[in-house]
Amino acid sequence: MAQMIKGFLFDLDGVIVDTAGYHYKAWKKLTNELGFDIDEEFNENLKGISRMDSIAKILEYGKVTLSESEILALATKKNEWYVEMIDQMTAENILPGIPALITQIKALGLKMALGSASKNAPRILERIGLNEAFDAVVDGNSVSKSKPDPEVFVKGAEMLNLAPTECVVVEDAFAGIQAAHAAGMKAIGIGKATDLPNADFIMPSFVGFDLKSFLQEMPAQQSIETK
Ligand code: B16
Ligand code: MG
Repeated sequence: MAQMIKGFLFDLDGVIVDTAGYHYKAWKKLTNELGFDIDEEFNENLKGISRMDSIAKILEYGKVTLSESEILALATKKNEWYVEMIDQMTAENILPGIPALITQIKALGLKMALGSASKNAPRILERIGLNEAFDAVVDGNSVSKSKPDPEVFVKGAEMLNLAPTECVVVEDAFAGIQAAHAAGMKAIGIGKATDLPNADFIMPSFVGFDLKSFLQEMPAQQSIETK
């Protein structure tokens, strides 16, 4: 039976807005204070995973051992720097192609949910004026397991009242695409094929993206109908 795609599940950082760059800046500043450094290649491992999982990876990389309360204090400090950056954001920071994609999703009568690991997601949506745009929001405040666990996308599909096979995930992180697959969903990777070899579809951005054609051209085993 033909499977209809009825909903999009969007990651936030690196897909809707480029806060991935802000996370990197703040983590880099923290590691420099601790006496070591991270580069963009290492930073790929941090994309999509929770704040506490990120700091655990960073400290392991820098071979730094600290108590739980010291780790929490460092994560809080990083978050304060990060929040300073996101508080400067406006609708201008929405990544190119995203507003047009949202318009197309709504015009085709599809649903959309946010599936982000970030506890700051509501604050970011408010800043960029997209707090009313999503039919459902699942973020770091409502999930207990970090990507690559599928929880965030499973919950998103449930909140949209859709089956996993009726959803497409949009992600910029390897761990996020793993999460989509574990949830039984196809994933569009935004970025480079070398960073996201596990993506079902890959594109640098949504600039010029035609949703109707994309849905029609998806593989035959998942043939799509739009309203
Ligand atoms: P916060 P996403 C993720 O958001 C980021 O990619 C990841 O780098 C970050 O550590 C995580 O959110 C937690 O963010 O510190 O704001 O709670 O890509 O899943 O939208
Ligand atoms: Mg992301």
